[in-house]
Amino acid sequence: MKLRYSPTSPYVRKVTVVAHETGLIDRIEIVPTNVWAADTDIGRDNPLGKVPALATDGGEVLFDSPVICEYLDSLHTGAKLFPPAGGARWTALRRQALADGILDAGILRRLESTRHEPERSAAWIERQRAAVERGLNALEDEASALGAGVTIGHIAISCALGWLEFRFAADNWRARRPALAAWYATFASRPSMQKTAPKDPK
Ligand SMILES: N[C@@H](CCC(=O)N[C@@H](CS)C(=O)NCC(=O)O)C(=O)O
Repeated sequence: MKLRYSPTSPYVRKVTVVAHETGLIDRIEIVPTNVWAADTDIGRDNPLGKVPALATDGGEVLFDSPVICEYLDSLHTGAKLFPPAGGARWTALRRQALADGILDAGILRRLESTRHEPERSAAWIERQRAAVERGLNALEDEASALGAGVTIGHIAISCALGWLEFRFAADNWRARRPALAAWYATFASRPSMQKTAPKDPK
């Protein structure tokens, strides 16, 4: 398998954490990809122009990150990261959607912030910032229910929190969210998280 990869993308990180947790990482060839480069060829693999995209051994290219993660989870026989059915599945998928949505808003905020006046919209930036804040508050409310489990929901939340720390350190999401901070401290110490910490390419 080949993974179109960026070291700063939290969605790519979600995929690589899943690959580590499922023991599949050694079956994946990493293909560094800068989707913002003028000459990027990412559109040949993913018409949406985004990473991650995973080329399977059968030659199909999968995207986006929830699809890739569920595909990887189907390839191993260990404990499943996507609960197969019932309430546990919906909870894990909802948590993944919440975490990915926090990232979507955070990335829109960041991209808008890099635009120059008069194109930059303060109202749009504030809308996205508020969505991230509400998402984090919702996670704080359910932090005590996260427990010691490892599902796609836990992985997605942890990758979102790590990215916020990476890109918006000054916002200090931990302030006023002690339960979430405590849960994250434990989850982020997992080898899969340690090995995939975001870093700006040199
Ligand atoms: N929903 C997608 C989001 C992927 C995404 O937005 N990736 C960013 C990098 S963090 C990207 O490639 N952006 C390029 C673009 O939006 O043109 C997923 O979960 O994979």
